[in-house]
Amino acid sequence: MKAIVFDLPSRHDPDENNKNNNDIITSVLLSFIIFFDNVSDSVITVTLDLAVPHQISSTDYPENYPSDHYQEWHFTGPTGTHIVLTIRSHTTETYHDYVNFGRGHDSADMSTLAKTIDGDISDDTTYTIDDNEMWLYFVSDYLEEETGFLYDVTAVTPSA
Ligand SMILES: [Ca+2]
Repeated sequence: MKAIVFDLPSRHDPDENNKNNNDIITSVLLSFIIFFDNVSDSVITVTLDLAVPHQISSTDYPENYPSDHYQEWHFTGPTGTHIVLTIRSHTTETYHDYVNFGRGHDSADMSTLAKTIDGDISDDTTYTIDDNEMWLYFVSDYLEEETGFLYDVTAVTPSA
């Protein structure tokens, strides 16, 4: 997530404070607008080619991910393919920081949730979504960060 900087006018000159009040209000409002813009624009869309792994990772991987972080991805493979998620590395705080993923592009629809991933996973675990669309998001809470995750996402021909 981008750092949210509240860029308020300088308070160095006390005489300037009164006439800067309107500027301060405008600045705060603009900062909130920018904040909500970032939230609504935060989904990363990825178009997958057949059998070509696309690698994703948590922010700053292999350094620790940020606290209070949210990132969502929407994957689309060619029509008729399925999507395979391969865990190359995953270390997140158990329960509090986790990845959810599922079929389609509506992460708010929990009926599409395939799996929640948290804690330490060291082997190349794979999950298959029986659809050519997959949503995935990572969320962290306000304290205790870890190195995060590295995944391969691949569109495959469905096995018979
Ligand atoms: Ca945490």
